[in-house]
Amino acid sequence: MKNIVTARAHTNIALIKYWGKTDIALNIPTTSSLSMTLEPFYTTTSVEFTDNESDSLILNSAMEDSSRVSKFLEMMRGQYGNFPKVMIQSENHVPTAAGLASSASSFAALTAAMFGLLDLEKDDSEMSRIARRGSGSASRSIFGNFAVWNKGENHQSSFAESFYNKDIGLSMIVAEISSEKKKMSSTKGMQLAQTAPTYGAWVEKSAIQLAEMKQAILQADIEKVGLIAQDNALGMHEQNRLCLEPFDYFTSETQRVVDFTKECYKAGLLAFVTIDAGPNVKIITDHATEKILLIKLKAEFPELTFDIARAGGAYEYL
Ligand code: 2P0
Repeated sequence: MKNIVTARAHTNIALIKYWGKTDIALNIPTTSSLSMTLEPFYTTTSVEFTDNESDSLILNSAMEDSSRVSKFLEMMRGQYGNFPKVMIQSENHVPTAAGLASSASSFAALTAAMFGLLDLEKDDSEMSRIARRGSGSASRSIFGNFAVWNKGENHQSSFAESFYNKDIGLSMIVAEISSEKKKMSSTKGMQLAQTAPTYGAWVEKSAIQLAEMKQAILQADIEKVGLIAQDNALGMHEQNRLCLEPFDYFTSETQRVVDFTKECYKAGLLAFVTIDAGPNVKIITDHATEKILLIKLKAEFPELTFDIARAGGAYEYL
């Protein structure tokens, strides 16, 4: 066994969202989902065995609460046999402070690093299953470019796979909107959303949209990709507003960026939104339009920070 193993995984943004579970403990989703892995945002994680009495986590050079990763490592001990305590050092290159999720890249990088440390076979499906146990969306971050997480119905059948490895010219502009609002965790948010009377209809529509999305990607039809992704994401946020204890990740600034993006599309630009469990907006466009759109966005929202992201690669060892 190696002494120390370092792996990197990129975060991903879903074009067809995961928003609900049929099994909370195993992270089995109510819908299959499809994402693009982003090149500029990633987590680098090193793992090594230690004589310490507990697993530990150093995140961005600071000691962190290790309970969530320790639970994850206990799950791995259950799957693969007992192993010593682990010291984890992780660097997040994801603007987490602005609410861009990092659990996807974090658990994908940790999974890859642990597979290296334990000398397990580097089977993508198995790595995806294990990453899923840490955080559902991490199942997709094992892969580069586009990944589909087929929902499955139990641990064995629920994992992601690479969908399409060519660059179709899709770009995302991430608008970082900081929020004073208390954040609702994804796990809790999904649970509430599932109580919306329209939730079943959203799930049914999602299956149709996934099929359409796959076709649009294969045809490199960015307009179709954007229109479907936008409808799917706005539908997800509707469930949050319609559930038994309504909540909303949108701030007024989120809504302004959404409205402005829709205006840009009406004016003839390729511009669509997708939004996750926070106030940030990811604007879907293409490589040819990204700079023009960025100039317009910066002029309209001088107070915001924008990052352009293109498709990134699969996990790798460093
Ligand atoms: C997604 N999100 O498909 C959806 C869309 C946020 C909105 O997956 O409970 O951190 O750890 O499995 O993966 C974020 O949820 O949730 C997420 P858990 P996760 O990307």
